[in-house]
Amino acid sequence: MVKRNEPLVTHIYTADPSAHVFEGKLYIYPSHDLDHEKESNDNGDQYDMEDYHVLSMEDADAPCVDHGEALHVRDVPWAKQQLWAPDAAFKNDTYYLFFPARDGQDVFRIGVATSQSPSGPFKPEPDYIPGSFSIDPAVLVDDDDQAYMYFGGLWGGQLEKWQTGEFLQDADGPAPSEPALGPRVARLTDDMLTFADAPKEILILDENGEPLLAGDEARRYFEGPWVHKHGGLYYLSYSTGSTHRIVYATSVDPEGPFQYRGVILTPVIGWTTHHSIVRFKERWYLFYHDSSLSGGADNKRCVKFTELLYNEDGTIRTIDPYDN
Ligand code: FUB
Repeated sequence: MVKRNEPLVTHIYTADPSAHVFEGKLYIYPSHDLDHEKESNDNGDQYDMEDYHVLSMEDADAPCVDHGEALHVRDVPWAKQQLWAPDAAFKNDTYYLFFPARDGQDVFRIGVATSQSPSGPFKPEPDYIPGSFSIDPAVLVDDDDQAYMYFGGLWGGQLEKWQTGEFLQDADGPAPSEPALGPRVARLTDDMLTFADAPKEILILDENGEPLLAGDEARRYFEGPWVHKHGGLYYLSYSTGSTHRIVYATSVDPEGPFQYRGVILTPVIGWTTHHSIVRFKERWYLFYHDSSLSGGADNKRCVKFTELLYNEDGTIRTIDPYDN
């Protein structure tokens, strides 16, 4: 087990790590938390990030390199503020950075920027992806080269406001006894710049084949989706938000339905928890964040990683981030 529970970098605050193997190295695409004081609220106003830095590591025990600013909100024509959790993908000999931000109407949308290098700088498209909304894009390029974007987050991420397909400012989430809201999935067009079809809601089922309920806060979807493949199954993992866990569900179909399977990561220091899972040199790793570097400030987080292990039956062993 290498580098467990240590911040990857300490000269800046980082969060929401999306890890990929590009050009034989580990590349990490985190949010860049700013060292400023903001009022904390359920709207997420304290997460007032302005740019992205790309990190990389030659190996799991090598130093982590900060490649500097890869994209700034001032260079994104449609975006007003709050660059939240990004992801990256490689296709068409091009690196794509997918990122959420609030537009001029304060509505979260998802944009894309491109580069010839995994470390950027990235050039943003002039407008957000048509039909995109909410936060936390995660892109899987499947073995047949079809790319899927998974996205969506409750509360500050505004997913509740899109239940009718239109943005309704005052919409609340479902009652506790009703099915929970699921993340959305959309196939991307071959050029990776638009949705091939309208986003669909992903169903997450319990052990009886019933949808998880909105009141089931220990298991229901909140934000931060990530999909990886292992043993012929698609693993959808996500944050439960108010109960601060990373959990997972599996399916034979990238668009679901998924069945709930268990807990990957127990709560970390700080309110948010956000992760990614990547295979690198025959081992699996969980990248995550906590607020330990700032002594617990919710909006000043640090990215860490640890090895992730499967059981024989394909279930994932639960990780306690402070069990060294
Ligand atoms: O970093 C801002 C937001 O906090 C992310 O988009 C969420 O997933 C949560 O980590």
